[in-house]
Amino acid sequence: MTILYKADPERGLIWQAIFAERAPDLPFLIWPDIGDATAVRYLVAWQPPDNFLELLPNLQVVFSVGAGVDQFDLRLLPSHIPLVRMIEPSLAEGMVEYVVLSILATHRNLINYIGDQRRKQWKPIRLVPASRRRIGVMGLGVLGRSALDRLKTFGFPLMGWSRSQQVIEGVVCFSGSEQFRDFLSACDILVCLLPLTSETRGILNRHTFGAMPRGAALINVGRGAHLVESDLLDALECGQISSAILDVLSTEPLPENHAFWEHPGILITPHMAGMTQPETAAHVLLDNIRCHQTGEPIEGMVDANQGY
Ligand code: NDP
Ligand code: OXD
Repeated sequence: MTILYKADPERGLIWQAIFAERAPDLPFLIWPDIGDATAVRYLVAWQPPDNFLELLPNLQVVFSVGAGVDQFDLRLLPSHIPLVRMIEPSLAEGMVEYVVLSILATHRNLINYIGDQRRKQWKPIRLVPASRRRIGVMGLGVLGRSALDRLKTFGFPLMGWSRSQQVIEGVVCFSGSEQFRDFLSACDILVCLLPLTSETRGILNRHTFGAMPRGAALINVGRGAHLVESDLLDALECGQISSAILDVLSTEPLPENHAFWEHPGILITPHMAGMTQPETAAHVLLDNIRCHQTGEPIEGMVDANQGY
């Protein structure tokens, strides 16, 4: 019974060492070494291999190395093979850092000051107190909640939006399409921490921007395909959106000739907001495999109907 890992090979060695120490009964192979393909029971992947269902005939569970699972085609996964997303503390902590960093950078106009420095301009912008800067988070899952929890310390009015109604102390929670516009109208800074599904693809579009207060800002840490890029450029051009921090892009790496690179209102980072850390994630994976072996519930099971 083996585990096949297909993601960053350097970090794979750390996963492998932890498994060798904690679970010598579970050989941990790193792609492209698949050993005896019929022995592979668990696939741990960022991008799954092509035709992996044929390649690994005795596969029992697929684990995503990341929190997102949009890289898997859920329609092709047979119902007896569950897909499990990554829930691990270091990934969440990295995301919290990034969201706090981006919100503070936006709140304190850092993108303007970077441009001013390049132009040798000394132009202080009047400070808006945190108590008057409303933050809205789309997606109140593991990562959205963690970010909101930390944001409470700054005194921003906090809003959240999810598919089902949630209750979070200190956060005004909205849900579903019926409450989407009410949520948006209260967001001076909007953070997207949604999973990419058929319902959320393209959700950051001209209608969404138009429903936000004029001059609001965007932070996208979900997936690039949440954003309609031309709508963002139009919204920046007319001032409906004042700035955007984008960690995820529809094409990664961002193509060399893309308009976002040079846009004065956009800050790009290379999909690094939260990263699964093998030192913590390997233990989560092993615990989940043990649960699977003993018939206990696995944490992070994806609902194929919802797509996340
Ligand atoms: P979760 O599954 O824990 O949470 C998803 C949240 O989104 C839930 O609150 C859910 O609502 C909500 N949601 C889903 N569909 C809809 C919808 N149609 N309308 C409204 N709300 C919806 O996910 P995580 O918090 O773990 O991760 C979120 C995403 O963050 C990942 O899928 C990935 O795309 C992205 N990510 C990005 C990283 C980066 O480095 N940039 C790193 C890690 C993740 P409900 O509560 O009702 O179920
Ligand atoms: C993830 C990511 O989904 O890093 O974990 O994007």
